[in-house]
Amino acid sequence: MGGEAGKRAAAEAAAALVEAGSVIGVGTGSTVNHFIDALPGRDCRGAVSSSEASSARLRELGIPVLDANEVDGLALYVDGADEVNRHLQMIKGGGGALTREKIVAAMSDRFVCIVDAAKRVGVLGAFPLPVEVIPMARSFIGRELARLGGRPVLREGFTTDNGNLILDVHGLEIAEPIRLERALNDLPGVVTNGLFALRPADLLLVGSEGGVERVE
Ligand code: ABF
Repeated sequence: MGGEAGKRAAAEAAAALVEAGSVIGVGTGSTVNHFIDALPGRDCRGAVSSSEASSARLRELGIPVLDANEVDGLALYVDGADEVNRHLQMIKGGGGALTREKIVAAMSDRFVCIVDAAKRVGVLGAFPLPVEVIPMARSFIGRELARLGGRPVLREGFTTDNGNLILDVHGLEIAEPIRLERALNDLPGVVTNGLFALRPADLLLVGSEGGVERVE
């Protein structure tokens, strides 16, 4: 089952977890788009979205998009990832939505990550780590990221939904994801980094040739 078919299989397995009448958190990316497309049959009450792109797709399908400030919490958050290790720690943010993704994930009791098999890695870092930064801090953070052993590259021509910039950090081999996530969180000017290790996924659904594998 190729990448897209695997993504669709994982997404549809996640849609089966959506309870009627519930409000869910919805991530961003092509795998999540398959999840959104499977929502109309699930009778959810609405969704808190992690990006303008996901919000637009939800509205097109008649799914109410709710303000995160209007809900106390979410039972379920479904999102993709760029890389995921055996501890269900992730690199996210390839789609540029990492800040709102991390917020909605933190609001949720259960984070279900949906991927095709190609996203599974032994050590995080082959995928350049996205770091969202306040524009005036771009160069300072770039120097700090280089000191941490990375090679930061500005994502040209891209502004996040929050009006910030993204540095994609190449060349990292992240043996201690929690340690690095904390170090990046402590840098003044970093809004969000794409390591989801302090709060990993609770369930991983991996779509591949053999169907969908559940990893918890
Ligand atoms: C999103 O899922 C982003 O964090 C990540 O970049 C994306 C993975 O993209 P795709 O599902 O299109 O492979 O949550």
